[in-house]
Amino acid sequence: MAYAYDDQNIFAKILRGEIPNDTVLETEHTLAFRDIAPKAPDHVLVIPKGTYVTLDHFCAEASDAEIVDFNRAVAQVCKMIGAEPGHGGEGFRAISNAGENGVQEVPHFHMHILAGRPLGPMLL
Ligand code: D5M
Repeated sequence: MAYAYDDQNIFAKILRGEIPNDTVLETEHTLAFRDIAPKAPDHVLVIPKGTYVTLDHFCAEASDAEIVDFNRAVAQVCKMIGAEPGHGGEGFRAISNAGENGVQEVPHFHMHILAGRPLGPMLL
């Protein structure tokens, strides 16, 4: 089944500059900005600029350049917020919700980066 992208979703509007965002990092293919309802002292969303719905859609259809750029942006954000465990940071959690069971609210692929407090065990 093909992935149907809704170009009226809120992140599409952010990418088109129609609504503001608190940008942390912008690269050729990727944008990172602070979550409007943070669940931790640092809560950043990393999104590709391309129109992908979920992680699996992104990996199936994005170019290698987009995928590398995205992953490097995730790592760069972790560095910018001082959360890298290998460099004195106290760690982070990266989560991507997908589809109905994943309780994805915004249908544009995004990675949540949470840091700045002990995050506890994953709730399942
Ligand atoms: O999470 C979608 C996330 O997107 C949720 O944590 C709120 C956040 N959100 C929604 N609107 C905005 C705006 N305008 N700016 C920043 N963050 C926003 P999901 O994984 O889809 O459930």
